[in-house]
Parts: sequence; C-alpha cells; structure tokens
Amino acid sequence: MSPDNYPVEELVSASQNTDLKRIGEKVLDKQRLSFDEGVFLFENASLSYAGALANWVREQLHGNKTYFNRNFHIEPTNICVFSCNFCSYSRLYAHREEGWELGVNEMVDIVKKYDGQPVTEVHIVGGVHPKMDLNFFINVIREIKNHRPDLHVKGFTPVELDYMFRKAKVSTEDGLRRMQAAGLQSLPGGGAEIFHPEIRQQICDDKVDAEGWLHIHKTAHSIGMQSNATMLYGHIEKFWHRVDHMERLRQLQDETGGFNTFIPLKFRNGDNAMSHIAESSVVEDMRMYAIARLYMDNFPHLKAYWPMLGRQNAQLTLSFGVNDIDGTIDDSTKIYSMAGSEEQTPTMSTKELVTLIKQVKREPVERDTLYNVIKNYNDTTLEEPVVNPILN
Ligand code: V47
Ligand code: SF4
Repeated sequence: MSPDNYPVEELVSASQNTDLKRIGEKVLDKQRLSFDEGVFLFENASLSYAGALANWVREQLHGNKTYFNRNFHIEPTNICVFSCNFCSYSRLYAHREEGWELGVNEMVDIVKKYDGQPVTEVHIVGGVHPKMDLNFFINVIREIKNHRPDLHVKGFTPVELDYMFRKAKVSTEDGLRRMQAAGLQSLPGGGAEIFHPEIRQQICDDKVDAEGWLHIHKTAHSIGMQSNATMLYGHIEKFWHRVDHMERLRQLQDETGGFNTFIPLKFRNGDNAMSHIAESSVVEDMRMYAIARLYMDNFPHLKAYWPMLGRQNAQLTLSFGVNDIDGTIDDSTKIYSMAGSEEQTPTMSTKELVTLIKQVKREPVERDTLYNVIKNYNDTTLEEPVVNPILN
C-alpha cells in the first residue's frame, strides 16, 4: 500500500477511455498485457494513469521496499572492435593510445582497494578488445576470487562473450561453464540495446544479434546463473520496437525464470555518432518505467540505474514502478559520464542511498546481487548527509 493509500481502483473505473479502462482492469486483475496493449499504453496512457497502475503493481510485489547494493565496476578496456553509434566510450584498436587497457594485476589492485570494506559485488564490463581473450578473462575472474572469495562477480555482456567464445572456438555452454568454474556468478544486462533488426542494424550493426544475446542468457540460466536485461530506449526506435524487445525478454523469462531485473537505459547523446538525436524528456522516461513495470509481469525487479539517469530522476522513478536503484558505484564507471550524464563522478555512500530512498517515503533495503536481504534500513537512523533539505 502506498504511503498515501492512493485509490487506483477508482482511477481505473473513472477512466473515460474504454481501452485504457480495460487495460487498467486487467492489471488490477493480474492478467498479462498483450503486445497491442503495450503499444496502446505507450501511445495513449498519461503519465499519471500508467504511473498509478505501475505503482500499484510495484507495491503488490514489494510494498515500499527499495533495493540497493554496495558495488563497484571494473571496466577492463574501452578499446572495442565494434562501432555502436550510440557509444561515447569506446575507441578503435587503431587509436588505442586514446583509451585504456588494464592487465590482470591492475584489475586485482582495484579489488584490493576495497579490502575491509563491505562491498558485495564487482560488475565487470568493457569494450571488446581483440587481444583480451577467454583465457585472459578466466584468469582475471580466478585472481579476483582468489583475493576475495566472498565478492560476487557479475560480468560480461553477450557482446563480449560471443566474441570471446567464437575466437576460442568453444560453444556458449562450454565457454560459460569455464567462466563459471573460475568464479563468474551472474551476467549483467548490457548489450541488448533494441533487439529488432530494423533498429539494431542502424545503431549497432556489427555486434551480436538478438538471437545470439538471448541464446547466451538462456544458456547461462540453464547452468544456474541468473542475469539481468536492459533496453536502450529514447533514440530512433518506435514504441512498438520497445514492446517487441520486452516481449522477447518476457518469453525467455517464461521459459527459464533466470532474469532478476529489467533495466531500461535512457539514451544519452553526449559525444557520440547519434548526438544529433534529442534525449527523451523526464516525463517520457517515467512513462517508460511505468509501462515496463506493467508489461514485464514475470520480471521480479525493475531497476533505475542512477549514474545514467541522475540521482534525482532515479528517486522519481520510485513512484513509477521501480524498486531498485543499483548501488554505491564508487566512481568506477565511465560509460555514462562520457555520454554526458549529469553524474560525472558517480558515487553514493550507503547513507546517501538510504536518504534518497527515505526522502520519497520508501523502505531502503540493502541486498546482494541475487536479492538476498543484507539489511533493512527502515528503522535505522544514520547520520545522513542532507541531499535536499526541503525533502528531509
Ligand atoms: O549495453 C552505452 C548502454 C550498456 C550509452 O545488469 C548507453 O545490473 C545510454 O548494461 N546512452 C552497458 N546507454 C551498461 C549496462 C548496465 C548498467 C548498469 C547495471 C547493469 C546491470 C547493466 O550501456 C550498454 C548500452 O546499452 N550504453 N552507451 C549511451 N550513450
Ligand atoms: Fe563496444 Fe559496447 Fe561501445 Fe558497442 S557499446 S562500441 S560493443 S563498448
């Protein structure tokens, strides 16, 4: 139940639009929305209508609980054999002096910086470097786990994995099993972009396609690894491409149940080959989250990634279906600062995350990568830094 006990049933029954009313009734009856209904919502639903319904779904699933974790990223390199038009971060191998390439020891040194600190997850994602192969990354994972066995290693998108496995001439299952044996525990959601080839061919033509992406996640689920899924929205795609993307994920989730979180990623237009495309408005962002919550009925969690969205907008999403805002990050990722995000040095302390969540009357819960609860901060008074005094 929301803090102000919003009567969403009344909103639905008072709707003047018969189609929106029927969709609202389906949501309240916990029935699955069809493809056409997903598109209809994008085309017709106001933010307040979609938002109230999404908030209802969120509260049915999680009450006021809002999850975060203590994590950091390692980006092994920004050298990349691919040339996605939306990417502000990568550099071609021919220009590698403009980028970075970390060795195994340098990556373990990053992990060592957190010795004695209660971080629970390292997120490893980067460009696709032609010389960083499967054995290299198996070694990286093994050394990290040797140093800190309790740290959950979540890493590598199907874009990186597909390239590594093809080069090593191993099957997806063999490759994933070898990485799992070294200590890889789950996959992040990146590399999904927009699955439909009509859009994918225009924004990231040369990397793994939808079928390849889905196959790698399906295989990961089959060997006991959980994963996340993203969607890069707000550029040249139409609403139905978004629904098509979510539909493919929803179908795979019906089969495997291996996805934890869906993460819509707002296209940021700083310094890339799509900079001429305007970014989506905050209202469109919130509608995106709300409709994702309504459509993705078999995904337990919906995440707003604050380094990409900015912390205040991430806070706003908690009223539009979102129940997770990722983690502390500790200024360890450059993907979004290089794409023009307002978060140029993304770091939030646990206190700041807890404050952010409490300011909008939600219940902060620290989780591990797989959503096991580490600590509920609802009744904990921290000496919180003031994020915005008006809201405190
Ligand atoms: O796949 C790249 C995106 C993704 C831009 O699983 C951009 O917990 C917007 O997937 N504008 C990588 N997006 C990041 C990612 C991720 C992040 C946080 C948490 C998790 C998780 C996964 O970043 C890429 C691509 O879709 N991206 N450039 C850009 N200009
Ligand atoms: Fe390479 Fe990933 Fe950037 Fe595409 S989004 S160019 S695969 S780093």
